[in-house]
Amino acid sequence: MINRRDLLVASAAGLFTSGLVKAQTVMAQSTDTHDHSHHDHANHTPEVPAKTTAAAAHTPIEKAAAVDGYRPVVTPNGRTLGYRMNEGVKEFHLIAEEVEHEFGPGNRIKAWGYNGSTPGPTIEAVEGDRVRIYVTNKLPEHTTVHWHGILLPWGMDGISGLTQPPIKPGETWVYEFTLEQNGTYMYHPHADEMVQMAMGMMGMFIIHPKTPTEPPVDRDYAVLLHNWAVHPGTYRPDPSVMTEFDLWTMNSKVFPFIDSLVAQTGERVRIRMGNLSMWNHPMHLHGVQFDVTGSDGGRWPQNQWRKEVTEIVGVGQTRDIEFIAVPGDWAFHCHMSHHTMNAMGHGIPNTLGANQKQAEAEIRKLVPGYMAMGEHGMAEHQEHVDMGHMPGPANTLPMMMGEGPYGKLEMGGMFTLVKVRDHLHGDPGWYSPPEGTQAKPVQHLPEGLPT
Ligand SMILES: [Cu+2]
Repeated sequence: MINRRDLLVASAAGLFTSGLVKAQTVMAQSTDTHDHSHHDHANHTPEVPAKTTAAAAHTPIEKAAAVDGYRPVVTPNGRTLGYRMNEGVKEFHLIAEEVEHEFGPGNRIKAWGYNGSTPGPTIEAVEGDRVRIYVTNKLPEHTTVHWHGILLPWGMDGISGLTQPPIKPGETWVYEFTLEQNGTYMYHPHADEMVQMAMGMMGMFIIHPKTPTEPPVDRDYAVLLHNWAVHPGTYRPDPSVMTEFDLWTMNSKVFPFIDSLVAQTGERVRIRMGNLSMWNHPMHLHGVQFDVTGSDGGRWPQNQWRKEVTEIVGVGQTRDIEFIAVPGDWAFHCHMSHHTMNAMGHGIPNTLGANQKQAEAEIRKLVPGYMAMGEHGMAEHQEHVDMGHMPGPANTLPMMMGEGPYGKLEMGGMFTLVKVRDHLHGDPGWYSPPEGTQAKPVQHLPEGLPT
């Protein structure tokens, strides 16, 4: 990432390590993304004023109608895989292949996934079902599919070299087993795993209980957490990265391009989360104490539910949370603050607390728009990016994006909104709080307050 301009800056400033220069190169962002995020979002609706942008512009996800005694899950930004019945067996077809993927307008990559997407479509079935899953390999290398957490005969476990030879390019294999449990599961390759998972190969596998459990849920969402090393300006994930990821995603999208999860006041909402990334994610929901109600162990007995506001979804784990929806536009995000950012630099010398004005002015002569951290907040950085003052690498999203009714959100990555309204009609837009229920500035500080 270090180019001649950076080296000039480094020598001119005479103060900074190449680490900082590199970081700043990454932090400076493409002007191109601005326009897309404001005007081209697929779900943009004309009712939303131009000023309130992407995060507000989500068409509400339709409530799934109950079928066969269960209410299907909704996979935000994704879909559920279709099946056909063949003499009592549910038949599915997964196609492992390269896919064009967009984290958000302005950042497209060549990923690997299933049936045209990463994550692959959600597989959904009912406890007791016999499933037959055909897997066609259209990748340039061999693969398998492992059914993560699902109880099945050893030979159906999908471990290349252990339970089967790998599925070679061009081959189709078939897996068949009976679902003996219910809960939230996942699928992913167990062949060249490091590469194939880094490229986006994964999906959710939801098994509903044969006998519906109480209380019923009105909305059931499935969210798969992942991380990506897509270095700024590049188009292919880097599978060798262990810790320094650039993008943190829910269903392979970043805020503000992750669909909002909508609900009506008083509805019981379940969010099923799976994690096939390389980090644990403390997932935090505002506005309610949710119950942690299940996992790959199924929906737990109610006396095992526990109240939380943050639940860690460990690598390889799934967690279900449930809550009764209360009105608002509630933040739902990972609490690792770097996981609510898009591509950024690391190894930046910590200059917080130092007066950086002089250095900033010097560097600005060579890098227009250079900004020191900790002096302006990230929103000002975002404004400069939006105005095109901070050009950066192509095919790279700004570090933080999204605009709310009161300004920039200073968020990216693994962040979305749970939008709850008393009545849902079309796009919920932004929440208007009842009179007297919102923080406000004061003109005169009351005297005598203890400090
Ligand atoms: Cu996280």
